[in-house]
Amino acid sequence: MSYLSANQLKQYEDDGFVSPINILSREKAKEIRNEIELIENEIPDELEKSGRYNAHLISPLLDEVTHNPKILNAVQSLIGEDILVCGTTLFIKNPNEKGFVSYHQDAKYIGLEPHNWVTAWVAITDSNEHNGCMRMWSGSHKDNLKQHDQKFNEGNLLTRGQTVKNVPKKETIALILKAGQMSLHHPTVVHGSDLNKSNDRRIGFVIQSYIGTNVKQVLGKNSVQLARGIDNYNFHEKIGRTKTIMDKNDLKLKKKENDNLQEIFYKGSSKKGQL
Ligand SMILES: O=C(O)CCC(=O)C(=O)O
Repeated sequence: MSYLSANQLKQYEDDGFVSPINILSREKAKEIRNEIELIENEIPDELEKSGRYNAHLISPLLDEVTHNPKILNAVQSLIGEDILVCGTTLFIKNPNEKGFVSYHQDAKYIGLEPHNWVTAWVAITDSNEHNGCMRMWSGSHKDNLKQHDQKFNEGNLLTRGQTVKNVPKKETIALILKAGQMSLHHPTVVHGSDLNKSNDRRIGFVIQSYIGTNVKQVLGKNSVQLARGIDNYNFHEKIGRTKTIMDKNDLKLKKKENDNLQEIFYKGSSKKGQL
């Protein structure tokens, strides 16, 4: 049985994304925002730069989202019932900052093969055209991986400023989400996002990504959590789930995972050039 409807499955197949999907109440999303902001206040640099990865390892509420059965049901419809979580990212755009995300394909630099995986973008605040929601180049997932320039440009929330050329920006689709809703996107769909022009933060918690147990990390090492089903492949080291916010050992684990991730993201990169 598929948890996504026939229309949603068709949208994913045709467009490379499906959105919006209701997951959390607005109140729950606010509680999660409060937990993120508590961590930011207690340990000021913890969620900055490479620290924005894998916050689910130190935040029980983000862990709960990562293992949310409604999300897993939708993910199962796309990649099957044996599901691993191989990482998460907080994409936060503060007001009056220059944050944007250049148009890119996740599969180009994440090193997860085959492409039996999907990314879930969960809106912790509303996300709309005014505050820089994600925009998708519909159907672009059907082509091969595209050439990306590495721009390392100021404000770009991507590590290397990976950028696909000639994206028809006016034709891209804005994924407008209310706090508590999510979108799912395909590994090869071209997407990006513009500046936050509002006077509040835009916060996306992104499970990047849910992978089938048959998926390998070909650029380095990722540890994973079993989210659902059975792992008959055992390609990745398994890690546990947090129980306490900002636990000392969990903070160390997050740091170790994020150091590994940096190696993957910078693999084969020179400061200039293409990938
Ligand atoms: O949050 C954004 O604006 C972009 C996120 C993104 O690129 C992704 O989730 O793959």
